[in-house]
Amino acid sequence: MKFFEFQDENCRGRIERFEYTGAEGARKYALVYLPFGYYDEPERRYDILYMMHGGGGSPDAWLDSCPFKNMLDRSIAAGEAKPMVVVFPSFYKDKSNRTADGGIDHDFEHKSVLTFQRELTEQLIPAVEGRYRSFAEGTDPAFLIKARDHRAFSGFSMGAVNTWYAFYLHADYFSVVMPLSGDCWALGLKGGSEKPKETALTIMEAVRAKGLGPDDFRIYAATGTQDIAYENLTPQIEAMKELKDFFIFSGDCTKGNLHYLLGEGMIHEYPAVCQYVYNYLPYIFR
Ligand code: FER
Repeated sequence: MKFFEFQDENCRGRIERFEYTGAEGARKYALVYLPFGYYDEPERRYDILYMMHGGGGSPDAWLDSCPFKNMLDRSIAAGEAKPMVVVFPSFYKDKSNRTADGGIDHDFEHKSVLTFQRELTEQLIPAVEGRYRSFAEGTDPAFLIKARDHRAFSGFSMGAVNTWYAFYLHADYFSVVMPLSGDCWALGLKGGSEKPKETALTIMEAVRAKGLGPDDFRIYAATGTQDIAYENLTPQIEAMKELKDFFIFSGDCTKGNLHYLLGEGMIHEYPAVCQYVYNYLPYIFR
């Protein structure tokens, strides 16, 4: 694994605030990263990565908590990653739900995730891709689905829970998912560790039901060996590996459709998962 360190870059992308109407009429915003030169090439279309924050976070969390923007700028300027648009939404309707003692109500979180998953395809993607130049030629579902090879979803912790849902529910919209330090809750909270085999089968069947096969998606999962999510995610990935006809595991990011990067000694925090994104970014769009 390579490690990214901040280094100044003149070819900077820019961040815009994008307001939209979410599920249940909620007034919401996402931050949108536009790569260097976006407004200089008015015809050019861009791959688009949706990047979700973790529990208690906001659209600002990724950008405030680690050198994520500089990592994007540098990866693109160096020609390692393709220029892309990155959208930072929130799965909360308005604010997060830290309890008075700073804890997190996981049932509330799960409900918020499920509401957001409807918003994702019904409101967020049409709004964003109607405004910014993605590969979608229109905002009706058929156009959005047609552009799935140019769209990815990723997230950290509760954002990874969202990422697994985006794959499980909307694999027709996303060809690539990058879940970072979090398991799949399709079968309930912590389903990835408590029901790994059932979770793996459930994901496979949902994706197959969309008419998609092993050549139609890629999963770039990651966590740290000291991350609190390690024990939740690892059994799920191991169970997925067993379904060999569908999930093709490889240590080579250019082969197979299932990858699992482990950061030695790394913990549950944005600076750690930022490093995993840095390592995967050259591979997510082809
Ligand atoms: C995980 C999935 C989600 C996990 C943690 C979360 C520790 C979320 C935690 C939080 O937001 O409090 O696998 O592992």
